[in-house]
Amino acid sequence: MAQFKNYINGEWVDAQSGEEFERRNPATGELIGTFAKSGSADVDAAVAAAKAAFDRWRKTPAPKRGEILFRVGQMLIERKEQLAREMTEEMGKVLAETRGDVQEGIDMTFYMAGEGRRLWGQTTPSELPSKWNMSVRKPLGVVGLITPWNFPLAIPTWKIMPALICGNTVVFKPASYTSRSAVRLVELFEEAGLPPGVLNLVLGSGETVGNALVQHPDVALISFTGSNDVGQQVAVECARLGKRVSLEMGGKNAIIVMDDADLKLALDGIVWSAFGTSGQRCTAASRVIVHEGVFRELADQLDARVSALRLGNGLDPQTDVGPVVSDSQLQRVHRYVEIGQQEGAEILVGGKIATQGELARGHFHEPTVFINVRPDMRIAQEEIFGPVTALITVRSLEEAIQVCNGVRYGLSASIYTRDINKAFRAIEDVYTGILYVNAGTIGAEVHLPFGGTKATGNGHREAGQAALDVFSEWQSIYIDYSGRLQRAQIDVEHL
Ligand code: UN1
Repeated sequence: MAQFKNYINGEWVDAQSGEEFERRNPATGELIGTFAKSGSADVDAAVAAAKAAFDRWRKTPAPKRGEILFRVGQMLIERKEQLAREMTEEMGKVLAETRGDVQEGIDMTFYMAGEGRRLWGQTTPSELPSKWNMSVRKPLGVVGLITPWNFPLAIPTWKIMPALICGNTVVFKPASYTSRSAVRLVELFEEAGLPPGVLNLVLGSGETVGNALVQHPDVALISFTGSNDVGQQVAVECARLGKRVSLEMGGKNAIIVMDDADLKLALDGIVWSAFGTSGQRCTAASRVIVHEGVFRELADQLDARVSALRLGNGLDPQTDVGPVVSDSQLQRVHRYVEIGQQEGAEILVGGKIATQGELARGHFHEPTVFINVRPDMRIAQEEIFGPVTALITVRSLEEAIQVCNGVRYGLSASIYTRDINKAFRAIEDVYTGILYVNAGTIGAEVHLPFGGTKATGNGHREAGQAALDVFSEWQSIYIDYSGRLQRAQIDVEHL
């Protein structure tokens, strides 16, 4: 039986308690392995190792730090297929998507590796003569990274790569469901020659490991991706402890379909964005806001398209939609389907937990579309994080934008239209961190800022240059080579 351990100070070690937990394949129920069930003592050891390694790592020139990342990126390319297969076994999404997950990790790794030779600051003129001003990035110290299960490799790279390139040392706490993928990623760093203590892995639950990391006085920053409920608690604790925090939380993303849209294109985008990863993306299209002029045609075609989706094991090339990650997630998703019906919405297609044949062994929910949905219903307001989407009918672009913005989240949105004026109106008035025109709500690329407005986050962005701002702070440097006292704001000669 495969046993997976923590990685602390360059050693693979059991939890200090000796306890373990199991993970099973969500499609088949087969055992994946056993994993270190860590507690706060393990977090203490990992933070101590990261703290001890910080000075040497921050003084390692950034281009050299980048070389290690390049090596990891190369290994990710070589092992893409194996990593993808293991990830499908571990959390269920189909192979094409787990390959995409690894690819996103490769992209982020190379992007941040290249930052080792940039990490630009600024030089500016001084208001005084014989004086030179500039700003440089400084690492924060030990950072705590808490990641979800829906992107077991990509999201860890979004955090680990910018953290390391900026010179921080890391304690990484992955979602317990996807601990094996986390171990695989950390193994690559070991092989690439990352010095001991720079990246530490602590496996276990959010309640114990995540909480201990958040509470630890030597952790300078928490970067968290996960649910709003947990993120709010993390934010409160970090505020209390005076700790930095970067949060990436829920979404209630909408696709707007106008009556002049290319409907075939819109349907492709809806099916992909609502049911890809079984709807378990923070960017998933869980609302479709459709102009009344094309509602019937869109609904009929969507019914046909969704009915044809095949549920199954993600390793089977015939499968379109895999299981959801766990039984508790399955029950949660299904509860929302029941809530939708109680609220008076109508199921166009799907609606059931799937138990035919082999599906009974896993956690499968039928891809589900609701119609007759009012924008204030819970299924149109709350994040479901499963294969369920809600069609809402509107009469105008203004109403569509109002409904789109009328939720507490603001991650991603999309509009399908052939009218450039409508597209730009949406760009101006839709208040989300990410907006697509004539494409679905998913598929963000690693070199643009990723994140959202309102309850989705706390103002920070991941990915792109924005990630560097999370994992570093500015030092402004003034170099006076006049050889005399020059008093800023006082000794200024006006022309
Ligand atoms: C997430 O679901 O938390 O844009 C991340 C996308 C992916 C990332 C999703 N590139 O859907």
